[in-house]
Amino acid sequence: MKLIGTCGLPNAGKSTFLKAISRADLEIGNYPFTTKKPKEVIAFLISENLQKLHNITKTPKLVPSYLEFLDVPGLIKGSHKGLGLGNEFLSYLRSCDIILEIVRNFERLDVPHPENYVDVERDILIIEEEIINADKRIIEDNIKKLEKAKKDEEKLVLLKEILDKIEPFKRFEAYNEKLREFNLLITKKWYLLINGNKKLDIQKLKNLCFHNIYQLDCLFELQLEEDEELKKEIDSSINNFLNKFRKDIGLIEYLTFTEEITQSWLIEENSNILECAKKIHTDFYEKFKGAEVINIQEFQNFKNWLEAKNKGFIKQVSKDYIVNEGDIIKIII
Ligand SMILES: Nc1nc2c(ncn2[C@@H]2O[C@H](COP(=O)(O)OP(=O)(O)OP(=O)(O)O)[C@@H](O)[C@H]2O)c(=O)[nH]1
Ligand SMILES: [Mg+2]
Repeated sequence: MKLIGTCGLPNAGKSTFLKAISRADLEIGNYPFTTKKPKEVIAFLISENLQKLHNITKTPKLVPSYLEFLDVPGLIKGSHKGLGLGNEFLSYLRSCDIILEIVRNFERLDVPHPENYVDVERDILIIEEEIINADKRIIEDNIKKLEKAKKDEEKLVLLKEILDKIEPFKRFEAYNEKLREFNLLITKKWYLLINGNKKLDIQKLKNLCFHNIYQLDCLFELQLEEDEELKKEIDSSINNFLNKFRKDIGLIEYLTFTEEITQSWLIEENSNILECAKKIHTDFYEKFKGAEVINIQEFQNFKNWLEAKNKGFIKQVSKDYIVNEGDIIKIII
């Protein structure tokens, strides 16, 4: 499963965001470095397709899919040189596959800003410079090591290429596979979450390095999550955000059901059904003989599996079948 790391200045609202999406027990404070240690949290997604399937199966249990996030301590100017929580913070981020940068866009006198006032563009640039400088150091160190050891010529060439082209907001995702062991932040996929609803022209943030930009008022969303009465009156934006975000990071949803459980799963786009089987149970992977598949868009026209099957709508597929968004699968072993 892809791990998503949150990254931003202290007091940007990272823990507030994660608490709103997960209800996890995270510490939130109006002082910098409230979060001192990284903590993994899980955010469940209720999807329309899962609900559609459950309307048909009516099983006693409904199990949603989830995304895994890492709450990472705040980063400040000079972190790459060890200031604040420094390099330790950066190493937590390196363990993540995807980075969600969170930037503060709310005014609050009781919440100090590490740079004194709110300025989204400036904050994004501060983070960017830290990231670039930290990666630069890793690249330079490893170039020296590889030159000395006289090995891994290909990696050496790639590292030199990056060093030559490195600049703010330039990403090197195509190098991610080959340079995986160095865990460079600039080879990862970056997304931006603007926290708060102060007026802002997001147009000028679009050509930076983010695959997508989202806007949420995280404190409001958290208050909504914690107030059952209010939640009945106002729609939360969290579920929409999570569903959009998981699609943006290249995950598709497939579904399964038994007599007891209707369940949603996430997997990377273009995965085959054998990989889906492995996620469900290793037995399904090892003893895989084939699978039956129907998409929820078709299945919603039937009362049950048998009816769909008798009318010839269930496909028999082999291990190479590439799973689509909304496929309901039954593995045969
Ligand atoms: N008005 C407003 N306040 C917010 C919002 N999000 C967070 N806050 C407040 O900002 C303060 C900092 O929030 P945290 O979630 O602890 O920030 P953080 O980014 O995790 O900070 P560190 O752990 O110190 O890096 C808290 O007092 C929150 O209540 C928001 O969207 N609007
Ligand atoms: Mg925090």
